[in-house]
Amino acid sequence: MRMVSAVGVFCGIVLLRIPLAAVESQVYHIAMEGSAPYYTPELATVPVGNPIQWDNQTATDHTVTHKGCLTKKTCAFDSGSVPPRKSFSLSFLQPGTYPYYCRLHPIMRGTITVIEPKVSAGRMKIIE
Ligand SMILES: [Cu+2]
Repeated sequence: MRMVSAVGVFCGIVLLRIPLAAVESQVYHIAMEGSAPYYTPELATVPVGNPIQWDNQTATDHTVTHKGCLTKKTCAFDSGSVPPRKSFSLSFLQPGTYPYYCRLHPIMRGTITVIEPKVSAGRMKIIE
């Protein structure tokens, strides 16, 4: 009896995850560059569930540091030093707007906005 319940729960989880897997397939790339705007695109809007990857295309180290890490509020992500030709990836962020910067070069700033997927036009919700 317990086995049957466990299988039922497992199948339910698998079925629920199928639409999410389809959404997760696309990686959003943000380039780190040596001149303004430094993070390209500077303002990026990404559906929730999509991995985000920052690619360092410069000759020096950079970080991808959520502004909250500086203000000691919510520190959603902090890459540490990302060397040249290396990348930093985030697999999941809650919906919301995340200003971030480079700890090594505070002039470098960008913003990620994670939005709910477009279930339907009437239900779409943008968090700012
Ligand atoms: Cu930098």
